[in-house]
Amino acid sequence: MSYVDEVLELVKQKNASEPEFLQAVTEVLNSLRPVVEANEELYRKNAILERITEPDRQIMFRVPWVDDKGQVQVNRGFRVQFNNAIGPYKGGLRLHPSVNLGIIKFLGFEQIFKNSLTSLPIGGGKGGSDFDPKGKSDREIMAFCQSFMTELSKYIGADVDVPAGDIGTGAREIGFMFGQYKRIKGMFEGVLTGKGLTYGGSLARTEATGYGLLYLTEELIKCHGESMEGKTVVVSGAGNVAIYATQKAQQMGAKVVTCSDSTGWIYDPEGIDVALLKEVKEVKRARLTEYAAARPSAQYHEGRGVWQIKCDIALPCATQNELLIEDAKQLVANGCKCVCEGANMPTTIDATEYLQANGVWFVGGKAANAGGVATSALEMSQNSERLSWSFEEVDAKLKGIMVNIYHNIDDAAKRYGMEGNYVAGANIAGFEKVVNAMLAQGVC
Ligand code: NDP
Ligand code: 2IT
Repeated sequence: MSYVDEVLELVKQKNASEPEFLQAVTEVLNSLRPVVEANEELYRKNAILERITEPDRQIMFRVPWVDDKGQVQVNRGFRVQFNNAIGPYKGGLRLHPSVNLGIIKFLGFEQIFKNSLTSLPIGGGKGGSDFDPKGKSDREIMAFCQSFMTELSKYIGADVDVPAGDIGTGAREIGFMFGQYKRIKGMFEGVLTGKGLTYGGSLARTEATGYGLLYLTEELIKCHGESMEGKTVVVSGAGNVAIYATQKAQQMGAKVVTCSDSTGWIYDPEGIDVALLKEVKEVKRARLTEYAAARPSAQYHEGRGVWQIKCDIALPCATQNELLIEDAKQLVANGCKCVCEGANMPTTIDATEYLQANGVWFVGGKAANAGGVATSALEMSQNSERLSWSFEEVDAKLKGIMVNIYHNIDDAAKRYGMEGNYVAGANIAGFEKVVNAMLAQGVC
């Protein structure tokens, strides 16, 4: 049995109840086969694949908090510190009822390769809780965040592990968590990113994941002789990534005609009104029905369905496994040329393979959504030097990083005879740097 197959078997045995983690590991290890085969003896002797698929540590804890009725509620908190070969653990905190250890492990595992691709010194980690922020008052959100950070603060630090936002965690939650960390530790340090601009946050971090996704997409299609001007784009999600992806796509001259949330989706043939979407989602924290009610050109549909809309480019920006094989078939049948993932692992493995086999330019989340964490690393740099850079400076660095990522993954795929396979290219380019660091640092 090949080394990759042996380790895949082992990972399946050890993590049988974690389907998302197994999905993420299977995708990565399968695409690393040529690199592993070229270095089999060295990697096997050093147990590189066993080590890279086993987190440094996984922390689980109780999060008790009091709701507005005086009732004590209990959630489960997680932080998985996966790999710090190239820098302090770095990755977001997801607050969603679906969160469990396997979800956090898949996200932490992907973060190793994504963070490596940014070219910045950050290791891989992820955390979160099964807490559901929907419908909670600001006081309840604060109570949860303070309790969560009371425990998490024991394990993180500006040079140790630096969490940030993800689904359900935005500026409000980061603010409450930062306040509690400062209070417990008695020090002001850049322990979280995505902070408010008045207390160490970076300009352009809010926009970074969505903008970065479009900078990479633009470079990809430019290298195939096309431009964003006049393209029809289908976006899923209506959160941080989806909103700023839509905004940047429109600035580039494309028309974005959809968005979605966990209950329904919008088709707006005149193009999504970003100001209205921001008002509904960022200010009112309301459902998309409110968008439809305020916009005559918009059609609201219950359930899922954005991928049936004809488009040139599809950008999944909501959550994992939201683009399935039947969606991939529909996209191809409708002439879609390009899929770039704003979310983490939104496309299933069979859907990815179908898109690739049908000539769709497909870039996975580890490369395409790396702009968020890259800008978090820029926030860390600014905190370390106690300076703030202008929006233009951060945005220009972000663009440079995303263009660079595209060329690195393209080159890596070509080096191993897989031209156009950007999934393999991203996994290989991300892996090579981490492995070199692991080998240099000995058995640890
Ligand atoms: P938000 O919480 O801001 O928005 C998430 C959006 O996706 C919401 O519209 C939400 O709908 C929808 N959604 C979430 N879960 C589900 C679900 N189970 N089924 C259907 N729809 C769902 O999160 P972000 O925009 O920050 O994150 C979106 C994706 O991007 C995630 O995969 C995240 O891991 C990834 N990502 C985020 C980065 C960041 O910087 N924020 C960086 C890189 C990747 P509803 O409003 O109904 O909850
Ligand atoms: O998935 C991700 O890369 C994020 N949620 C952002 C992580 C970060 O540390 O900014």
